[in-house]
This record gives sequence, structure tokens and C-alpha cells, in this order.
Amino acid sequence: MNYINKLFRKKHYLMVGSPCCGISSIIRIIAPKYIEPIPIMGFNYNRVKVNLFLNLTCFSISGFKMWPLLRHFFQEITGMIFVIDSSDFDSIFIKQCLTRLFKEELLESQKVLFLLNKMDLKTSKTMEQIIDELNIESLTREYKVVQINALTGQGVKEGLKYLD
Ligand SMILES: Nc1nc2c(ncn2[C@@H]2O[C@H](COP(=O)(O)OP(=O)(O)OP(=O)(O)O)[C@@H](O)[C@H]2O)c(=O)[nH]1
Ligand SMILES: [Mg+2]
Repeated sequence: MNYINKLFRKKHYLMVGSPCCGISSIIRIIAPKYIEPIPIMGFNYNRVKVNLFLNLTCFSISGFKMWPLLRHFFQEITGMIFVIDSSDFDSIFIKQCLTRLFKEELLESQKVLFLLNKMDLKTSKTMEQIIDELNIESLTREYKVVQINALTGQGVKEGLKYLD
């Protein structure tokens, strides 16, 4: 794809992660003017228009009850972001989420950007530990792992360039 086409192509990223992983903080960095709606019945879902060419659909995954609703958006997706709270995550649950996402036919050709958030905390695991625990290297699709701090924004925009 030439540079001009790439620049004007519409992009729509799916951003998911466990509750409290830092999705709202990342949205604040990417789209500071976006106002989050109040979650309905505990369901945390955001559709963010970042600019003319980029939309985000964001969910916290706390279980799989809402999955049928999630799937409704998969056909629009041009890239996936999986946010991980590096200081506190349940690797069994995250692996379940990844398996579920990667089983989806509509997401088959999508690259995945792993954002390892909260890297500033002393309790955070290292990138190597997380890759190992989640067995990320065994993935059979294109991916990139980037460390971020969603409070300062460090790493967020650079990471997103991977999905361009
Ligand atoms: N130290 C540190 N704290 C962070 C970072 N990112 C987010 N937090 C904190 O983690 C908590 C959860 O962040 P949110 O951005 O609300 O996370 P969320 O995924 O939107 O959470 P829910 O919508 O409640 O599921 C907040 O107290 C943030 O201030 C980070 O990079 N470093
Ligand atoms: Mg949130």
C-alpha cells in the first residue's frame, strides 16, 4: 500500500483487557476530548472516534457473558490491542481471553498489539516474564509487545504505530 493510501485508510481498532488494566487512561491519552459514558449494568464499553480515520471500540473483559455483543463489532476491526496490567493479572484468564479472540474468524487476519501497562510500578513483572507467562511467543499471528505508562502516555502513541 502506498504512503498516501495508508495515510487516509480508515482504521478501527478493538481494545480489550481485564477490568482496571488501564483502558480509560489510554483513551485519555489518545482522545483527550472523549467523555466516557457511565457503564450500563457494569458493562464497560466505549466507542471512541479519535479522528476522521481512526475509531476505537473498547471493552473490559471480566467474563464471557457479553461475548455475543462484542462479536457484533468484529467485522469493522482493522487491528487489535490487548492491554495488560503488568502489576496484577490472572494469566489463566488472560490466556482464555486470547484463545477466545483468536478463535474468531473475523479477527483472523488482524495483527495484535500488546500494551503492557503500569510498567512504572515496582510490583510490575518484566516484559520477558509476561511474554513467558502468557506464552505470547507461541502465537501464530503478527504481534508486537510494547511497555507503556498510561498515566504519562509513555509508549502509547509509539505502540499504536505498529497497527497503522
Ligand atoms: N501506576 C500506574 N497506574 C495506572 C496506569 N494506568 C492506569 N493506572 C491506574 O489504574 C487504575 C485503573 O485505570 P483505568 O484507566 O481506569 O482502567 P480501566 O481499564 O479503564 O478500568 P475499568 O474501566 O474500571 O475496568 C486507575 O487508578 C489508574 O490511575 C499506569 O500506567 N501506572
Ligand atoms: Mg475504564
